[in-house]
Amino acid sequence: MYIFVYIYIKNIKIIYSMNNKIIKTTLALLTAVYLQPIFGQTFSWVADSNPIIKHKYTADPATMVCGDTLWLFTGEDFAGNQQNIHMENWCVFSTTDMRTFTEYPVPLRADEFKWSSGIAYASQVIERNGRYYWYVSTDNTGIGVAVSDRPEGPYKDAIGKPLLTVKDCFASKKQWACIDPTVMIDDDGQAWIFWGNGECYYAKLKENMVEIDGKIRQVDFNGFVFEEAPWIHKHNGKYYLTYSSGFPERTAYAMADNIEGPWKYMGILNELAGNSSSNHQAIQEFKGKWYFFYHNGGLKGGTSCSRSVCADYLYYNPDGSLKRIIMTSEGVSQ
Ligand code: FUB
Repeated sequence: MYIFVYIYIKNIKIIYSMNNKIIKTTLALLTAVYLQPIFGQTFSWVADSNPIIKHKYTADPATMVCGDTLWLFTGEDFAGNQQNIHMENWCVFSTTDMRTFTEYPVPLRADEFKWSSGIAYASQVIERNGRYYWYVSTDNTGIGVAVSDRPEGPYKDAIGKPLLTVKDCFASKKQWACIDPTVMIDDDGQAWIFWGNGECYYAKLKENMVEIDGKIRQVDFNGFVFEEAPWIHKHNGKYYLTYSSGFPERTAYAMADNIEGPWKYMGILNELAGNSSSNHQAIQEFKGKWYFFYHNGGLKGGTSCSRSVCADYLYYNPDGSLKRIIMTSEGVSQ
């Protein structure tokens, strides 16, 4: 409490010597950086440009729409000159207009998964029967699932053990092959999970969302290069599998008439993300528009290990193929 009072007084002194716009921005940042972690309240801001989150480093976006709200889930990168990606928690944000965003107190930390390495790699949340299931990767200890009754959490480990481990990645040699889960519930109610690094796997999920149903299979990419970050979505009856390809990573995509393939390689969707060797996307329809979320190293102090989430528009061609993403500084809020 002493430290907090000291910071408070020090900041008030700084604020008094500034003009109005700077005061507002400074107050917002101070709220986000100091008050939110201490008191756990929400924090809102207008995201008027890319990156959309500027008060912390965020990576690996995943999205979900519930009613009139878009929920955005990310990992939280450390600031500074990190040599490796190191994340220990995930974050949650909401928006109803893609302009004003609200952040909620940290809803899930990697150490919630007692069996894990404590590393917070890419993840995705999905709703079923009024509950929210958060599929997470933990670098080399597997994929876990946490559950909550509210999108903003808090979330609890749903099964107390990994849902998938590297042993399930039967064609892989890398210890970190079991990462980057993406989940979708198809129109017939069947839930599917895809994941992987180097090789891409998929399986059915049971109705309870916390058990694999049947055999694990491998996506046949017909010779094209899958690195990681699969994301599955459906539009006008066609399935789209977007993923990171090569290294440094570009986002490529494939299309299919059936979720189990065969997949047709469709080319590059997004170029190298500025100042970041990884690239991780989420694709979401919201209020009649399609959005492409990704991360780059574009924030001040940003690097491949201190990344930032951005959003730009996604457009379809008349034949259902995707137009290449145009990454912008303005983003989608105007
Ligand atoms: O953020 C950690 C890892 O980097 C993710 O799991 C990958 O998709 C890449 O973004």
